[in-house]
Amino acid sequence: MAQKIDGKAAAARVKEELALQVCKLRELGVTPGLAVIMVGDNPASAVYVRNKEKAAQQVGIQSKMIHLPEQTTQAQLLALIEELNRDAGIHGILVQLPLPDHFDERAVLLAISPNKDVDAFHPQNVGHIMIGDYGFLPCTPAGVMELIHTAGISPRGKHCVVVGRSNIVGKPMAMLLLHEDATVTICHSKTADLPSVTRQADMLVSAVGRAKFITADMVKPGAVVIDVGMNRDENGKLCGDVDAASVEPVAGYLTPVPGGVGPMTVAMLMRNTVFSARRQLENRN
Ligand code: L34
Repeated sequence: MAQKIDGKAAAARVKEELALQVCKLRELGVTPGLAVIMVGDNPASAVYVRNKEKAAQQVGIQSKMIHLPEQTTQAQLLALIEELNRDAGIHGILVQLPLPDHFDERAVLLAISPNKDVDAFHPQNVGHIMIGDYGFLPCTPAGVMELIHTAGISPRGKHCVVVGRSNIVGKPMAMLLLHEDATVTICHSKTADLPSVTRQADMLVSAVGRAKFITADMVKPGAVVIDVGMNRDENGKLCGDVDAASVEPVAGYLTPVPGGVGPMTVAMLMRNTVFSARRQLENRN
């Protein structure tokens, strides 16, 4: 039976540690500030943004939640980002994705100052990650790394199979694993005979976005299975990519949804924001 890796507990520990660091920063006269922009009314995004706001409160980060109407124009959003780029009290800027269809997402992400890019989505920060020169870390992949570390798991020498090749999760995930000496395979929708590949994984990371996508026959006995999916099942219940009922008896470790990678994503955002505030302070001195 797979051991559950508790993301909620691990995230709570990270936030406690960050709260202490924020106390010290405040003594030095700096309160970390995070701006989160959400455009439109995607209900899932609203939940995630609320969780970010709650976490910021717990850590002592000043959060500024900006909710814009669906019909906001690209120019209006870019003007807001410019304003936040100049605001010395804001150390992190995040535009919650997905944006409504009429936005040019790439241009929006490019407009965020790389120094405030707490998602690490700006090409400059993506480049830093690629060469292992870590500043801001992409929140979800960094959360996965933190989770496996808390469970005492090292990727070194392991065959890690990442399913999904998005810029947000799959690609940066593969890089972080590679930098910790894993042998990495990235799979995607065109991969031939996916189960034959995933069955070779000592560690399987699924970031696909389809409920019950990963079934027991795709998992090597004893494997570490990390579920990055955030889906709704046929009853509207929150679930990941992994068919937990069938995979649990086979896997060695499994992260739950909810309470796995999600809370870690939020905790890593807090870590990036505190990092940004500290870096700004150091550059000023
Ligand atoms: N810009 N857009 C930007 N940055 C991000 O890092 C994200 N992501 C993804 C979607 N869009 C983004 C998030 O914040 C996914 N994501 C995210 C954040 C929080 C949670 C899940 C995904 C989360 O809190 N999950 C809870 C349950 C939430 C619920 O009840 O619906 C959990 O326990 O997994």
